[in-house]
Amino acid sequence: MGKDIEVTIPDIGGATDVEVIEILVNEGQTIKPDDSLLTLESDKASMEIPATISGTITKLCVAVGDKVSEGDLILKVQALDEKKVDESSQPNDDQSNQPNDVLENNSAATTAHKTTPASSSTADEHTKSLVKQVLVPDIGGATEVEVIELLVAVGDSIAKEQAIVTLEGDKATMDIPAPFAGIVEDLIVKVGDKVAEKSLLLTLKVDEPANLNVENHSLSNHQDTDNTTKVSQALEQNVPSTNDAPLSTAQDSLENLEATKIFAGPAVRRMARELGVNLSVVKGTGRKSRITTRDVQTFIKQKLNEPSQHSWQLPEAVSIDFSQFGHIKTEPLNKIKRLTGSNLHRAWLTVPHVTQFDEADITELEAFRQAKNPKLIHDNVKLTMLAFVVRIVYQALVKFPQFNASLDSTQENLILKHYYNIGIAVDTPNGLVVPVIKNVDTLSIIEIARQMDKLSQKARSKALLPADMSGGCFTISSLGGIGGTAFTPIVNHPEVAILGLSRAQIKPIYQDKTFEPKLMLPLSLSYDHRVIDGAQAARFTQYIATALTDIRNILL
Ligand code: CAO
Repeated sequence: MGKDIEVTIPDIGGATDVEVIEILVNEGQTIKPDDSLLTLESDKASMEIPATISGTITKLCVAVGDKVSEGDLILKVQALDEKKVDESSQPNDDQSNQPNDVLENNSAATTAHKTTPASSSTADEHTKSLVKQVLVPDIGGATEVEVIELLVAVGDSIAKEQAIVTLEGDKATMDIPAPFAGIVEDLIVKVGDKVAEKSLLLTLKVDEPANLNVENHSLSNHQDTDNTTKVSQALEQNVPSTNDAPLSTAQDSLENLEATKIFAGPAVRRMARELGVNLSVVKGTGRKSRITTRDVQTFIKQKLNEPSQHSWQLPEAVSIDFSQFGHIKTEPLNKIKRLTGSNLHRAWLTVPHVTQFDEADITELEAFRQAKNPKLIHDNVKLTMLAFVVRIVYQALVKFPQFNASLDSTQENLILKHYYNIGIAVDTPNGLVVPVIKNVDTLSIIEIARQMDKLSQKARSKALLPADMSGGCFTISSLGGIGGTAFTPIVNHPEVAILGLSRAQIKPIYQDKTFEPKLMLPLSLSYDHRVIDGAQAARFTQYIATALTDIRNILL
């Protein structure tokens, strides 16, 4: 490891005690030449100090609020490239000139405006025209800078030295002050325009101070002129004898200007532009309410967390006093009901649901089950129809992988799962819970039946652990033991489908030109239509119905 290189404030045009308003790097960060290190702010300009070497910052030696001058230590860097290090200890002319130019030129420009306002005006002071042009002053030879903010509007009455536009170059932003007072007659540039020295920014109709100058000029040449003459001279010169803009308008305009004035460095402005943030609504926490990058980040976070204002937002729940209609008793919802309710609500609002209905002929399967169960009594196992359905659903998930999937949080990718965990909705006195039978692919139908029995007992005795209810891929909700012909279960989001079973009934099914009594099991498959098409849902349900009809399919 080489020794640390000290990075200092370069030539900033002789300015001293310039304030550090933002640190743009952190200790441990790797930097390269031209990366912005910090932002300085003088009276008239903010500028970023660029790095001149590559390396890793080992120590930051300044803090926000510090006052710095040329040669002050900014930070220490463990150099990456020895050659660059040598160059960096003597910053090259181009780089060291950058901040220098900005400060020098900006202050020079300001001085020029102060001492010779006409230098940025094409209007001839001795002519009678009141419309003056305001040009971009000397901006240090920069050939193209961008107009990033207009600080005045047509009709605004502005004071001399008041900032009229903000320009942004590669490394600095600067407010261009008005060279004289007046009323903005025409704005020639708009935000985004590229300008250079002497580009026309706006035209100003001279305001009261200028009028007074003209009047004073007249007076000095005509000492004996009375008021009437003064007025007529003023009229001759198209100078209004009274101030056009009422005081209140001028004040309003100043207030508006204060409100629209945005204090932010180039990096912050760039970031805001890239992210589409309107800086005028961001609260600045820096000195003099300056907006920092952190303020922009905080603003974005707040916006993301704000409740949606979309028109489909749910209206607030109504509050009705039901006791006005009769006796009532209020019972708080238990924890399970509150949790389940919020999950179901989220799923209902998030998932575009469609339910596909079908029927499975389970006549033979039911006969098989009835015959098998007495033999299983000794093993303490009872086969229910549900155990067969779980096994068949696993086979269907293998055949139709998009049903064993979830959308990721961006909703742009489908996560396909290569494990098979099936949740079973269990009705308990405390509410609905969904324990999960893990790795169904490794279990026989009898083992599935055992697991189901164990989990539903655990559920009803409130003994389920969070691990028993997590990791599901697909859910089955069976109301067959209770009754009903069909229902529309809610997808257990982020799963993409749920199969509902209703009570099997013997129905006359037309087959081989006769009606045969068949035990038909109603299937209700609800699915997330963002992931699954109707045709896929119909095929999936058909596959289950067919497999249940011919039990040999289960054993394959
Ligand atoms: N058609 C006809 N009879 C059925 C049947 C069906 N689809 N499903 C079950 N039965 C019968 C069973 O065979 C059993 O009868 P026998 O005792 O004569 O064999 C009886 O109904 C009771 O079964 P069960 O409900 O105890 O067992 P199961 O394996 O079918 O279901 C479980 C287990 C835990 C899913 C169930 O008890 C349960 O809690 N169901 C409710 C689920 C629920 O609330 N879903 C709604 C969620 S909201 O979407």
